[in-house]
Amino acid sequence: MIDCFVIGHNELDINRQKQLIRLSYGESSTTYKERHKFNLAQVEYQKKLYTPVQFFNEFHNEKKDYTKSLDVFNESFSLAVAYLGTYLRRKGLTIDYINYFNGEKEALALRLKNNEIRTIAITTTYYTFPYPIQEILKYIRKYSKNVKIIVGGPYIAASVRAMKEDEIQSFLKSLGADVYIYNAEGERALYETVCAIKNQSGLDSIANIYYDTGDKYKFTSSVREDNDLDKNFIDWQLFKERIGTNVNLRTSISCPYACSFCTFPQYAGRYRTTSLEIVERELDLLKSIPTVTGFCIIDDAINISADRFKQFLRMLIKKNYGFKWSSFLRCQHIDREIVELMKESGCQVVFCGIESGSQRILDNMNKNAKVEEYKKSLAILNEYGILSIASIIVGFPGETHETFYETYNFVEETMPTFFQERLWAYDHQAAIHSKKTEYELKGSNYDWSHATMNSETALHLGNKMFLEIKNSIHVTEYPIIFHLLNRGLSANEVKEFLGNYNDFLKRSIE
Ligand code: B12
Ligand code: SF4
Repeated sequence: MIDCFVIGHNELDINRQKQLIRLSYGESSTTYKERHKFNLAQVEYQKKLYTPVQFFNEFHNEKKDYTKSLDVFNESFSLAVAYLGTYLRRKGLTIDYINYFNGEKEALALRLKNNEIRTIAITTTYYTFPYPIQEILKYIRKYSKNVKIIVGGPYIAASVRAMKEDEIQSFLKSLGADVYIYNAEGERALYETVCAIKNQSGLDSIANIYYDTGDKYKFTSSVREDNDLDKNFIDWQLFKERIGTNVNLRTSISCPYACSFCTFPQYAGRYRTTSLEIVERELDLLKSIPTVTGFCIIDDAINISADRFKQFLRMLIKKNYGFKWSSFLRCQHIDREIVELMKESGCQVVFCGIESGSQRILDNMNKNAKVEEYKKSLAILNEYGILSIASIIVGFPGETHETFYETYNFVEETMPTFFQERLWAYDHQAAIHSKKTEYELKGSNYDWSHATMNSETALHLGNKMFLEIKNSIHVTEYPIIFHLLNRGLSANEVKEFLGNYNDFLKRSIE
């Protein structure tokens, strides 16, 4: 009997996503236009939508004679599955998992038919609507009415946090699970819940859960988990049979900065780092798995402390792992020495949260960055051939046509290899909301206006960047870059592919 079966991501079909967003927000909303024009870009060909990945598989894969279809979620192992699975195993429970629901759900059905599973934990890392979770629950219930279903993770935390009590009840009911874990982490709550179900004891004493009492979901109590990162490292050996080529790696939680558009640190808790000895131990474990060739560090920024970052890079070089790696980077805080070490240690591509090329907007964002520092850093990355992805936000409070063109010209001048422009999303939980009166903020999400711009205009300006920028290649789903490189495409081939995709997309919308 498996005590807990952990389920990774369920990616909804792109056409279904489009339909659901149209139903929820309406076709004329900026949300619909933002999500379905360039930023979650798909090209329409013969009445079918293609994401860059699907486009690669359909029109490039065969030509280049790659055997396996590319799929971003299938190819990088889910960290939520790895952390939860390791935690439960260390505490003596039995586990199984599927990393990617879409591709592996038959294995779950088989186990359910044989009545081999006691509880199921559903992760919700990337969801912004309930449908993928409901789809998983429906699937499970088709094969078992009795198995206990536990749902937790970012989607549950973010949704419950934003709701009033009566809304929470109907939300939890509409998903239909037995227990919900309401916490930024949740390993301990999951372990205790599985044990209680196994031992048929009550759930009342377990912190951070909502459980089904028949007529309503009862909340127990709220306690911060703050799991010790050094004790809670991943035992990659547990997953070695199905791990694939690329893994995500975490070396810290949260972020010490306070950008005014971002809510991440507020909910992820205090900034904590894993010791480098433990990171090294995880890398040693990964090195012993022959399929693994690369990793992507998902910390908000790996270089928050320059000293720790240098020690990390020197460790990679000394151990000579040979992994290709990528990460998010605060690129204003790098210098030539660091870039040399990054190159030598196998760094291929970095994602830089540039946000804007206007100092005024960076200051409004409380970004703690100087345009001049960005310029120097991007030049060094280019010089050493480390690919960069510059992420840009268009329309932040204070944005005018003038500040927008500062950003536009910044991208043309600094030539990051790739860029991604996103419409600012007005999140009422973010710090900027406290300046609502000063900036005359109205609306929410992607449908907003402020004193100097509205979301329609910002969307139009963002599109302009996509259509006109010459010195940097637009990218919508940046993980495709890591995966194509990991498949052995050269940097030039990746650039060529994305350039072709963009040309196709431009033609289809002109
Ligand atoms: C890498 C990443 C991506 C990559 C993923 C590619 C890949 N395969 O690796 C890409 C770029 C594709 C991506 C896309 C998106 N992402 Co993203 N992404 C991340 C990032 C940086 C890391 C995710 C991760 O691995 N975290 C580490 C793991 C260990 O954390 P975790 O999954 O939260 O799990 C922990 C707990 O939450 C808990 N837990 C999770 N599930 C469960 C379940 C149970 C039962 C229990 C008990 C506990 C539990 O256990 C884990 C250990 O503590 C996070 C930010 C972050 N640092 O987490 C954003 C993040 C997950 N992304 C987010 C968003 C919004 C998106 C997009 C919707 C953005 C967009 N508008 O397009 C898309 C969605 C894509 C899709 N198709 O659905 C949000 C999610 C918010 C939410 N769900 O409410 C996050 C948190 C960023 C943020 N600041 O808001 N993303
Ligand atoms: S945008 Fe990045 S650096 Fe800024 S607060 Fe959010 S997580 Fe931290």
